Amino acid sequence: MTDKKVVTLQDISCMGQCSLTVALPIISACGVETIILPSAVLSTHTGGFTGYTFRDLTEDIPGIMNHWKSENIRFDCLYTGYLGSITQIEYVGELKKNVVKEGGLLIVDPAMADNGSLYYGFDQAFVERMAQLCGTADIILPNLTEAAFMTGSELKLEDHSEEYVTGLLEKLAGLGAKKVILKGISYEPGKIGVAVYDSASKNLQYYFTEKVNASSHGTGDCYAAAFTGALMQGKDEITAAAIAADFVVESIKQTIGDEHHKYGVKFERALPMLVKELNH
Ligand code: PXL
Repeated sequence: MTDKKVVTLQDISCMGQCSLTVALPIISACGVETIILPSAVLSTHTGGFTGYTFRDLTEDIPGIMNHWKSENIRFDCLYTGYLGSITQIEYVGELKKNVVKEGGLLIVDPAMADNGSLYYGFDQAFVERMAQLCGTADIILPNLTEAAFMTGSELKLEDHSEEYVTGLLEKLAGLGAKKVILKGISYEPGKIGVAVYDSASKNLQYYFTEKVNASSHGTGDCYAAAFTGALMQGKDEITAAAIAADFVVESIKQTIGDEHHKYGVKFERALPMLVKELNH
């Protein structure tokens, strides 16, 4: 067990199994204290629902931060997910400075796009600002779509070559991030994986799992949360990346066959496996 504390900035989508409603239980299950900073409150997430409510909490962020600062509260890691506005991206640097311990980590999941499209409400200006934020991070967790958008690269979701992936990794490292965890890589049918790249040493490692064919909203958030929890529990990047990948595959498998459950994955059923792998 660790006494590490992670603060995570992302929205509360009340219903929909994404962002804070998955980050809090998953990181907590990893045995890591999880402090939440909600960026917005939505009735549901924006992928596949219509007519959802959206309360922007941008204005609340400085007050929360300043209160923590005045109480001398500091965290080991700031992990950001879905952010609702460019102003929120700008607050991340302030948060890092004011409420993260010296030597603490900034983990950025640029949760803004998937499968070749930006999520509803985001535009090129947001992508460019997110790329700058990624440049200041210790670890970034883009999927292929986010990686291509942030580096102005061609997007090849399938049939990509190793050269394509290493090219993307170098461009992502060129933004300034120290380590890149690139998700959604596939070099052979039926297998999908992540690349773990160290910008300074250019060391590249992969972890592949079976590719489960199922629509899977919120899996990026589950992945980033499990990765962060495992890392804070003392695992190295490639081990944390592998544990998170196995967890997401199991969550997707647990959801298959339920026609009424398309909005997210049943990650709750995979939590025992996550805890077991962590203690292995
Ligand atoms: O899963 C990423 C995510 C998080 N939060 C909100 C979203 C999405 C993806 O669509 O809409 C509000």
